[in-house]
Amino acid sequence: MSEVLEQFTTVQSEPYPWPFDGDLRPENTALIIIDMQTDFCGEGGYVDSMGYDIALTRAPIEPIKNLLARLRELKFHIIHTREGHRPDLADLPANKRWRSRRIGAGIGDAGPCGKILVRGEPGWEIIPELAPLPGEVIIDKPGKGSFYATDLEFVLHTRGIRNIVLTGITTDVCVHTTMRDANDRGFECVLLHDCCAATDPANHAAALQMIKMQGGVFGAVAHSQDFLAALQTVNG
Ligand code: C5J
Repeated sequence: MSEVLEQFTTVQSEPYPWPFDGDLRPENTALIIIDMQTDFCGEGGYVDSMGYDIALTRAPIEPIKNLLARLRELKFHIIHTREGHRPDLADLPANKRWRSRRIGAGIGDAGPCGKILVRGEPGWEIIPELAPLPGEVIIDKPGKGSFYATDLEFVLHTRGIRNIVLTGITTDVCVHTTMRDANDRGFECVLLHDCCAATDPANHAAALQMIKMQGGVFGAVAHSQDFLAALQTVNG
């Protein structure tokens, strides 16, 4: 299938056309969809229980859905992540639990969607609209970044993945941490800004600015339509 995409050049993005060397192929590129779980964008989940407006964190669902459908067709690598803790909470730091209780959404405590951010509970599941298909990689992570205490880096290297397309929630927390960590490991990253959201729009905007500074200190930022348009050019 890569012959279809061999003539790929770059995606219109800021502050530079992505990827830096124009080597964009399904074989070397992964779409990572971060934490599109009920706890982060569903009614009664963690973010809802903290009192944030889940309309914000639900906004990327449709753009991600469109992107996912096309990238599945083109056989890009698809990776989903889920933030969550072991049912015995052995991997839940005391300060993380304390802070979440302070804001009324205690991790590990019972909530409308089961125990908050606990693996296997309804709230921890990826939302049905973006449910992984068999064969797609799922990374379970106890923290914000997708590399910490997971085998993501090993999976990426084993599959020969060099480019990472970042989507999901929240822009300023789990998506940003993952992008920074990926960039430090030498991966070429682009964040699709309409496919991400934060609990505070100002934080979303600031997070995008932080990526674009210093010539693209963590990579680049693009709109998913521009990403898809780049794929269309090649496929005619
Ligand atoms: C947070 C995340 N915000 N997925 N997690 O706690 O960004």
